[in-house]
Amino acid sequence: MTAEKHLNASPNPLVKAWVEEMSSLCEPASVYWCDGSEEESVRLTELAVRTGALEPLNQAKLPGCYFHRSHEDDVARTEHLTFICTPQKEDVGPTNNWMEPSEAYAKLREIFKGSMAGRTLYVVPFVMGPAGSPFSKVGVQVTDSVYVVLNMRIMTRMGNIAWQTLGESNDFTRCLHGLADLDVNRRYICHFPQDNTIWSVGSGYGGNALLGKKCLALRIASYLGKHEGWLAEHMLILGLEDPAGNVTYVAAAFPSACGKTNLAMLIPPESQSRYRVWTVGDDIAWMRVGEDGRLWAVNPEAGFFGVAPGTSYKSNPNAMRTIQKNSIYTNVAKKPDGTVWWEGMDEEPPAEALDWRGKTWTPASPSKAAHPNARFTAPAAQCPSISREWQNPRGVPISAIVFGSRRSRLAPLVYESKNWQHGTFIGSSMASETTAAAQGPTGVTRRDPMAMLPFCGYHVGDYFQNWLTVGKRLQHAPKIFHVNWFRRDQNGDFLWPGFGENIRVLRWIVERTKGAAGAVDSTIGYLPAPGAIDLSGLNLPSSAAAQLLAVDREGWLQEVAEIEEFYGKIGDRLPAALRQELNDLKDRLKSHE
Ligand code: OXD
Ligand code: MN
Repeated sequence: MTAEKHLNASPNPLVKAWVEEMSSLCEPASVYWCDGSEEESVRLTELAVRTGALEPLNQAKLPGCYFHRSHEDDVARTEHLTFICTPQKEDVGPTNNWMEPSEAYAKLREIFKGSMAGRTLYVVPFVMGPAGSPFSKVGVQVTDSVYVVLNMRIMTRMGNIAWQTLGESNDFTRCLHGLADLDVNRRYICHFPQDNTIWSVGSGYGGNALLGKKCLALRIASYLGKHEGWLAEHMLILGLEDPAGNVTYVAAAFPSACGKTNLAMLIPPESQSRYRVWTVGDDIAWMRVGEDGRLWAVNPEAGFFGVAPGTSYKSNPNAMRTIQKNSIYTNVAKKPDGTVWWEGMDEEPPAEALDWRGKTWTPASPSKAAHPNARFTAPAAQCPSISREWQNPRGVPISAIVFGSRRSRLAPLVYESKNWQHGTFIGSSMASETTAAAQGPTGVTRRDPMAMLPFCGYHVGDYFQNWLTVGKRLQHAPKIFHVNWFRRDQNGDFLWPGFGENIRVLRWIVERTKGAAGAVDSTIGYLPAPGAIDLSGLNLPSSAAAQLLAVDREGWLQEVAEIEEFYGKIGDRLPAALRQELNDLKDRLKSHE
């Protein structure tokens, strides 16, 4: 593979020196500095098609769209191969894998050594966050994957803008990525927070390889946030517009593949059409205390890397409209007419297609046509519901924070915390059933604090403390809620219709932030008062409504025991205030016998 050297290299000598060092380690045949231009994108896409990294889709029906099929065992994040590398093991806490930095560098250096022979090393400068925003951070990723370059171009503000933002500064995240031989036994995703450095080898999968996303914008950024007094969170950001035209901003954390993209792009059903949802972001929020004492948030990304299966004109019309052009589809099924299909799409399954592995598939095939974690990568600017404010350098003011989990039992449809500290406790103790976004079994309930279990780049006890500390600086703290769209009945059927109907819950949340809408106090927090959530026209059986908002005392006592066990693992870095919240919850449950 050849690519001409590019002359528009960074003037920053620190970047140049680092790229030279990485290049002499990986020994590529050539080095290419990306400028982010349109012309470059066309050229690199052509190159990707020539080398087989991308296949063009039907350009009449899906203009500018391409298809990528990944290595069969490289289809999801690999949490067991993801490490935080700090000198002291105790600094990564019980929720992270640890490696000593010099050992990690040595181990990965062996794998990177000469691994780009005959290949091109691309230098990908990028900014996370809107141009000119005090929130924004610069990263430079070197990679030998043109697929990664083209995805980074969609997901970040990529190119010369990063050099302009960086100037002569040393303040950039050094991101080294290589495919090497894609051997899962030689796959490592290592973060060196003290060095502002990420080394990832052996995977081309988004969450492992687009280093601006999970690695920088969550793991490294959460560490920076702790030191600089802000929050980097696994949260969507949306604005809910009421019939009078007022927009209230909500940030909501859900674990991977639990509907963040759907909620961020929600279209209300006919009966609720006087309300509107505007999308600011679908996966990550960086939040700071503003001079006005409110919490302000930006979406550091520029695109969506969404889960394809289940996405349809019924479940998420805005996502479907977003991905009709200039998008990359990974591990979906390909139809004979060069368009794409996945399970849960509106249309009937095709009579025949190529499955995500490239094998002939028919509806009679025993396996799925698309991988359950098949993805689309699409520019945020193409989203019909994109907020006018999504690139505002100041961010948007957040009135409500929502923690959401996927739990078939126990957690009610929605409840509100009593205050910031209690809300932090609720986020810290949440649990959710695992999904296909990470390698490993699905449907297993695990503690996933703030939906950050795989993404918190330092000790989770210190992370909880950072939440409490930030909360103390807020004069107008957002109210904190918990939601669960995924409750099931005894037959395993969902109790709540979800999707567009979630607007009803969002409305209650937003009205609560304004001191309106009724609530009743309970042992776990404030529940909607009877009739406070508009259920008109839903035909929800009254037993379902009751179950959705019930507090099962026995179940919660069991939950308390499980939280105690989780908190026990955190040890003495668990903030005393959260232990107190847990004890108070236990006392309340016991005294309601
Ligand atoms: C993602 C994830 O890709 O959370 O956003 O896995
Ligand atoms: Mn995510």
